[in-house]
Amino acid sequence: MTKKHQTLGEYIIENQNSFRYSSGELSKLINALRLAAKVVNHEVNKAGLVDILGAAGEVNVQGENQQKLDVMANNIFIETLRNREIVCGIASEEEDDFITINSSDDNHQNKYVVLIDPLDGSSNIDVNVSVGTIFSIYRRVTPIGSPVQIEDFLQPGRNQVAAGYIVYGTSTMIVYTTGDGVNGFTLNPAIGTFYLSNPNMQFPENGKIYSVNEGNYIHFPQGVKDYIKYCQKEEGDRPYTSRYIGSLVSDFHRNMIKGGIYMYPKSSIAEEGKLRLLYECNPIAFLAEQAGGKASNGFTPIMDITPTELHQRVPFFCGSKNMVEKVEEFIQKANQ
Ligand code: P6P
Repeated sequence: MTKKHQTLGEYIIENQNSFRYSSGELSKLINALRLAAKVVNHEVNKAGLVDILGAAGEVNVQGENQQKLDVMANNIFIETLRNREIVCGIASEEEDDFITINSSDDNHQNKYVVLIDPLDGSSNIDVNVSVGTIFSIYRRVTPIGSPVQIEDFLQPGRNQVAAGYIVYGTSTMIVYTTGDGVNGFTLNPAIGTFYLSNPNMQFPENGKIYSVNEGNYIHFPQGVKDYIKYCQKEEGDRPYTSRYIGSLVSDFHRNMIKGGIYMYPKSSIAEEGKLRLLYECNPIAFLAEQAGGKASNGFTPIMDITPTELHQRVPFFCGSKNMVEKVEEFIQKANQ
């Protein structure tokens, strides 16, 4: 249920009674993410002014130089959730292993785990291009009260209770779903309040934008090369427009509004692609399907993949339904 100009706080309360919010724990969790998003937004917006740019000198589990803002965003989300004892476990792109959050209240054990990419697209920070936070929420599958196990995190995306992203762009937005559609809330920085700006977001079934790093073209599988040439051919509503920001959240957000497809294929230099299944592809796939779009690895819906490890990568094709089905057609034909 959405009302024009509703605040995110009012929306959460109004949807508290839907079956997904029954315990109020998920509402508290979404509220905590909202608070952390405002703190990170403040740091991102002043990044150019304070000497926090540049590598923190450490290398994260991805083998990438950790930007100071990456580290800061990771700490802000983890500490905001830990201090409120809202979840029983957290997995982050910036952490080698998952983190267990023990409840100090023996009479109340938390049942949700959160997986997060605290600042995706961080290589864009130094050049003032938008970046984002991506989050994914599950109910734990091991007994409540017992120590959290890796099984609580290695769940197929179909099990997600909620997922979303914060995009720190020309404006800062929270876009998320709890399985009842996708809603976007825009921050009014003057008063620190998120207002419902994009109710019931829907992917156009067709689109004319394709987003891929064409610099990797020679390394792509033949089916992907064939699809890119299809996009560029003068025929019908083509050639399409190529738009690639290098920030998944921003490319996805634009494509969901205008119609389009985002692709990060496997290649001869990245045999499973680059994007992480658990805290990038699954949450974005949940949003895509809730908005009438599709997300697959070229053969299987992303959310049907059973994870085997925390930081595993998968090839990723996501966006307008007809565009994803077309690239799947080229990929599967080339594999025959
Ligand atoms: P490339 C950012 O590092 C990211 O994970 C996504 O946000 C983005 O779409 C992609 O990687 C960019 O990767 O290899 O094209 O620079």
